[in-house]
Amino acid sequence: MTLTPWTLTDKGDDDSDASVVVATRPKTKRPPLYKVLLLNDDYTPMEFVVAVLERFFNMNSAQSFEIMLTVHKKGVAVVGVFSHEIAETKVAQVMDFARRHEHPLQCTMERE
Ligand code: TYC
Repeated sequence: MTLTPWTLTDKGDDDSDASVVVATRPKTKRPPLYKVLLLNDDYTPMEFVVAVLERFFNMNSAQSFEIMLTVHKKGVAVVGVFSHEIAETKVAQVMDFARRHEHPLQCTMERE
């Protein structure tokens, strides 16, 4: 639930004293959020995926092991939900880290 920030607006743009004050609702669109997804593959070591989740998604070892297993079994899992800019940064960090370690791990983002 979100509270709507109503605004009082003075309508009647003539010079007369008879003005009417009405409540208007300004548009308050929140920016879209993006899911960051980790994809399974047959080659990236499980320990490496756990390390990625701890390093870039601030998970503890139990959480990261659980999410890693979900990806391993189901093929994909959401590892976080962020603004567009943060999601892009996370994807780039994971992809760069995987590439530097020569693992084929894939990370993508999609609009929620
Ligand atoms: N399937 C990999 C293996 O058996 C482990 C793995 C888990 C790889 C999650 C990627 O996102 C991934 N070594």
